[in-house]
Amino acid sequence: MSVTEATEIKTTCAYCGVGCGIVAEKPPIDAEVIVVSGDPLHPANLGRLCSKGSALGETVHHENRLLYPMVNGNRVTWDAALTDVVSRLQSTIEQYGPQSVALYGSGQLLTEDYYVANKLMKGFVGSANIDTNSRLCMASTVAGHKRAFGTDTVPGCYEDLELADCLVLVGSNMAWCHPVLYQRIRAVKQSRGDRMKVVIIDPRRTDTCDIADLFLPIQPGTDSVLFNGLLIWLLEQEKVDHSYIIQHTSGFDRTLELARVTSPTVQVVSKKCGLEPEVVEIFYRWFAENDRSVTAWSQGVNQSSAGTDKVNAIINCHLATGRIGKPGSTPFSLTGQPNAMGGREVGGLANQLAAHLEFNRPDDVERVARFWQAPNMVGKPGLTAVEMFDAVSRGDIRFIWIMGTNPVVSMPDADRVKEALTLCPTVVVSDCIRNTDTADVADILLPAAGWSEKDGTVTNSERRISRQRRLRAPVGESRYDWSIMAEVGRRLGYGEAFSFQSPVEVFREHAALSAFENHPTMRPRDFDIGGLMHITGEGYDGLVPIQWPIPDTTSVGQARLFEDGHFFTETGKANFVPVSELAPVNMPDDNYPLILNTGRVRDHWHTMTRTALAPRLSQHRDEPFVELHPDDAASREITDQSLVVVSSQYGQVVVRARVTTHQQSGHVFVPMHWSGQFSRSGRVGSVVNPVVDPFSHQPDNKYTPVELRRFVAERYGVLLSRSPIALPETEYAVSVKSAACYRYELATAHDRESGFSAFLPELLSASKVEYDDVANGVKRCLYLQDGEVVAILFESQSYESLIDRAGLESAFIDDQDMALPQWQLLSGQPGKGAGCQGRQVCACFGVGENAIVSTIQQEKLDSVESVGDVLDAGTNCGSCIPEIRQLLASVNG
Ligand SMILES: Nc1nc2c(c(=O)[nH]1)N[C@H]1C(S)=C(S)[C@@H](COP(=O)(O)OP(=O)(O)OC[C@H]3O[C@@H](n4cnc5c(=O)[nH]c(N)nc54)[C@H](O)[C@@H]3O)O[C@H]1N2
Ligand SMILES: Nc1nc2c(c(=O)[nH]1)N[C@H]1C(S)=C(S)[C@@H](COP(=O)(O)OP(=O)(O)OC[C@H]3O[C@@H](n4cnc5c(=O)[nH]c(N)nc54)[C@H](O)[C@@H]3O)O[C@H]1N2
Ligand code: SF4
Ligand SMILES: [Mo]
Repeated sequence: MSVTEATEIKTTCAYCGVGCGIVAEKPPIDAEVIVVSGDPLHPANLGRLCSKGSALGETVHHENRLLYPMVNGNRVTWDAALTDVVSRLQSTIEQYGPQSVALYGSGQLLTEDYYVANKLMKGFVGSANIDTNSRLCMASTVAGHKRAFGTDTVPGCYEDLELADCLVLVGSNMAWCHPVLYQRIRAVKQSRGDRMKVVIIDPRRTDTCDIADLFLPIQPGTDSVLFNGLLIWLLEQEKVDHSYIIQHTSGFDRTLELARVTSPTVQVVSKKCGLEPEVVEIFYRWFAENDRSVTAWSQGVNQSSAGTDKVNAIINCHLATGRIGKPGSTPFSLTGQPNAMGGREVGGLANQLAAHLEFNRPDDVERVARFWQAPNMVGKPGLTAVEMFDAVSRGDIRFIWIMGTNPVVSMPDADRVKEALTLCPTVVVSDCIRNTDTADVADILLPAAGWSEKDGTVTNSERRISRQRRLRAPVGESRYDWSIMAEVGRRLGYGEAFSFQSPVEVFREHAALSAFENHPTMRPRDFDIGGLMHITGEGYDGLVPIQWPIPDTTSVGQARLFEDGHFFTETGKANFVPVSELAPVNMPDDNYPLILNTGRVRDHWHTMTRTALAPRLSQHRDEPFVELHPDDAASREITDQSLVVVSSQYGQVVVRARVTTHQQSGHVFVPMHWSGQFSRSGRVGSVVNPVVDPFSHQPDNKYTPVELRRFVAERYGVLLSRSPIALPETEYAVSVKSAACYRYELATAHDRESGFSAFLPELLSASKVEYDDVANGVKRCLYLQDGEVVAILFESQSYESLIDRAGLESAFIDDQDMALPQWQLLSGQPGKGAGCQGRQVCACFGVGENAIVSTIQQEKLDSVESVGDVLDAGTNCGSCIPEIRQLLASVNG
């Protein structure tokens, strides 16, 4: 290595919209692990990383990587794969027209990938059927922003959440989903104490409530009623800013009128929202009294059949008080994916054009066409996600290219999506992972370079553009998404428009389009990064994180917008949007009396294609589950840890019960993460109703009527295997990667004589040592190859009699001291150092519940800090602090 070559490279985390900066050690191409740490100079995280970010370097090994192109299951050359893509695309268009083709993308693509995708589809293929998983994520906020501001603009920045005297979090489990931002707020809250009020609005008590001064366990879907009530309260308490309203807004009176209908009094609001009037009043008072108030929201607002209205009901309260884009005073949407914002900038959604230009302005269509020199410019919006897969299902879309997303898992009514794709004549999937539920139904697989191999930009929740930098060359034959699409563009005959040779060339064009005819006298837009349109390769390589707008080369970025009360509507004024009360489309009934809410867990990312590769991210929640209230459990004879069938009119899952009072009676929660790759029956998308918001077309993932019943298992099993095996075809099967082996949790309703071994073809050639422990009702079997234990299977009619799994795992640790004699394994006694830690709490240091509880007891600990001093738990990313606090409370009373 030459002395000038960098050994450390700065890049950006691949996961959430916080957009944390990372310092990575430059790895060799075949590195199994990359050493990462938080970038102390990145403004988003100032050196912090959460459990997922700090484990990123453990997910870059080649296990399950898609290394070369494949057609119909066979390896092919890139040339053959692209020839096939292009000829199928062309023949589909020739026969059925451009509306018969679609591209379904992702907020995890880089801006450069996204820009090329949008240009290819809307300007050259001639179809606006390009939508993305951001439809499932941010569409309601986009629609709400546009209705209010005329543009899709996030007015504030992260610092505002720290500066707020009243911080309201609506439908956001920030402690788990935006953990580094949450830690920033926790630190401020700790030092400011009561001077900072934190209000959490969520139907379930999440770990985010750890810093709450006030918790509003709202009835799902009723947020608009609550915020309409706040608007009335503000007026009655003379807290509205009349001069701001007159000078900078329109539509106040009509909005107020409707708010009076839905939310005339605190009593009415409380009743509709299922809240105590006193609690509602405290919230209203705190918001009214504090000029510095921030309302931040996420999927509890967006993923709703009333999502867009919820967004506007919130913004209405900020407009009425003039609290927009001011320090510590703003509405703030938390974006989910690392580049959710970048996707919106390039116009990645079917109803956007590009660079915040709009279909509903004919000039804009012409403007983009002229800029791109586009021969087939589309003039009107295409199909949105749910409509798109419906069109696939009907046979109207016959060619679909899916890139950077896994719709067979993440779409609502997901079995129907799977069926539609199975029937679709051409499904192209670009992914870095070989086996995903969507890749399984693809005709053509294109290997994409992944995080650590790609170069480009992402934009985080506070409009900050950061570089993702290449740490090493793409593995196998994988290629960059933008370059794959550019090659397709060239092969379609558009050589000049797709002549890009590097991401900076794409970025320059994107920046130029943002500035194109963008000035006060022509077509002013908020999104303007024209200052970067001539950026050199070196400048791009060295680009430091910067917040748009960046209109000229001297711009240093801008933390806030709209501070001057000027908006991007025709009149320059913001719009109040009258918000009515939209009833849920599907209501609970006798058959499906419970409401299913779905969302995220702390350590997994979406469909687990990457986080499941890291053992330490797979322990905190190791199986798909349903959280339910003790009353709902008792009335159905469901106990904690039992298996439960959750069903709706669309489909069903079988998951493990977690009985908890954090869940309200009548509501249940199932995480979205488990796919067919890691569980036989945990893919909750098949249960979720395909109901969408009427304005944004965003699906409601938080409200599906369901019923629960106990899954009656005749036999349970736990299998530990040194190598991964195919997921056994039993009614319940879940795989969990551990540090030393792969664990499979099994259950079946049939008590076959052969037990589970019949489902384990991989182990047929191994020799077996068995022991039938009749006294304890457990059968134990060791599978041996060359005298070495390759797998252990325990089975029993009762789940409780299967012993601690952590103890058994030590059998696979290549350490003489830890190795257990075979008799001990067969006797079912936990080994040395085993049993031991219990369920994982701290992912960063691998500390389990039993260890924490016994240390609290033995050392008489009474604070989170003292637990950290002794065990390190909670001292790195801090995500487990709420759980440590709960353990302290349960031990110390
Ligand atoms: N660990 C982890 N972090 C992630 C992700 C991940 O997969 N894993 N994904 C990222 C992405 S893409 C996204 S979009 C974000 C999502 O981040 P969040 O939106 O914070 O996460 P969710 O769990 O989807 O839902 C948030 C909360 O909304 C609540 N909710 C449900 N219905 C209602 C309602 O009617 N009103 C209100 N007020 N609340 C309601 C739910 O109970 C839940 O606690 O997370 C990002 N960060
Ligand atoms: N029930 C329920 N469903 C939901 C939600 C919910 O709360 N509940 N949330 C919704 C939301 S907010 C979101 S954002 C979606 C997320 O849902 P998805 O987007 O379907 O989930 P991911 O697992 O993130 O899928 C990303 C895919 O891209 C691949 N990938 C990673 N990097 C690259 C790359 O550089 N190039 C390419 N080509 N591929 C890459 C990954 O391996 C993975 O297969 O789920 C939605 N679905
Ligand atoms: S909070 Fe965690 S997941 Fe999100 S960007 Fe930062 S390190 Fe990555
Ligand atoms: Mo998302």
